[in-house]
Amino acid sequence: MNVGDAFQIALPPASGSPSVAFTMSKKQQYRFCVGPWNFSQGQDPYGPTVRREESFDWKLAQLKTLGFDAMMFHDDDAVPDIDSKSSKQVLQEAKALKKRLDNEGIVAEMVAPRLWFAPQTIDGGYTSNDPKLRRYAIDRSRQSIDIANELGTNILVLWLAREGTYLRESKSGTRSTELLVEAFDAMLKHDKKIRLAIEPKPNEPMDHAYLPTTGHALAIAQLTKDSKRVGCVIESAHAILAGLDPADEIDFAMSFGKLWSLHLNDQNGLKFDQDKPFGSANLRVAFNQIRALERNGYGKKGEFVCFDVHPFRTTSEKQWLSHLSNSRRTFEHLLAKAKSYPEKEAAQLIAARNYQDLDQLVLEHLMGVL
Ligand code: XLS
Ligand code: MG
Repeated sequence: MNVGDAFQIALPPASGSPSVAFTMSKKQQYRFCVGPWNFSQGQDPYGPTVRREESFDWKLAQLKTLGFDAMMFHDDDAVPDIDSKSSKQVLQEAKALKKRLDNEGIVAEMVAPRLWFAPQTIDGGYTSNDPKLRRYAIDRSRQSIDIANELGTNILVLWLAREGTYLRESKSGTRSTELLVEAFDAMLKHDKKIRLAIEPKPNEPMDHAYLPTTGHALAIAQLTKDSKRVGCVIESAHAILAGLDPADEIDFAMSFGKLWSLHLNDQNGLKFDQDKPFGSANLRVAFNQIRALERNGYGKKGEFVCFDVHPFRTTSEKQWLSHLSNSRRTFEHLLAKAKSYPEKEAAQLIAARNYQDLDQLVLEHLMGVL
């Protein structure tokens, strides 16, 4: 691998607090991003937190040392206890946050309304069966757009966590599609510049979620009043949970010019959403995602690579940041592998329909024996 050409990688010290993890010398196509929730404390449905709580300021301060340039925000990451505050106060706090971000040299990549926590959204937000509660979801989304404006981003991410059912008979799929379109139209109308990036996921917390794949996200865009401003963000684990190859999802979204953000991580089979470090479960699937990004020029229009990863519950406070620096390292290593992929040899094997040897070529390239 020719790492010297493009970047240097230094092992983070055992403290898990890397001082200089990466320096990229050439003009950088890829810029990295993470959310405050990615410094999670290890709670799961079966047990409490196992790592200390760190302040937002501490999390923010780690970004630059890890080589990240942006942070993604839920509305209540940006403004804690958001529902107890007036719109004026919410926007004042968002403005103050923007100053803190500027001081750290970090940009806000997106804002996402956290519609899955509030008591009003137990039965979903936009697709709730109660019109008053649907109004809450739309109002809160409009407020998130105002926060996004204050923070200087025009991307509103919509992970439709509770838009779905536990019970097929409890909601009509046709009506839910109409309600989603109404909600998206209300957001598009609220702000002429905002872009809605739908983050598809097929299940969890719901049994079946609406808009489970990239295809669904891009199809529903066509029903809105401004389809150009409705696109998607792809998360590797979510695609895998839908039984799909994230690389194909990336290629598909980018064929429409609609991949506006990316949540790289990994997932070992069809179970709960694991948010493992990028490449942790399947290096080849990770490699193919990087090839898809390269092939389509992801990042050239300013899109960020976000790692939506969590530390394993077993992670001690010493290794608190390793899932982030490791995901980034794996990304850089696989990028080098994508750049040095023996394209000519591969093309010959493809022309001869010798996929048997193509398979081995990929494996040996990844194993570093070529
Ligand atoms: C959950 C999602 C969430 C979104 C942002 O599965 O990945 O973290 O990325 O709301
Ligand atoms: Mg995500």
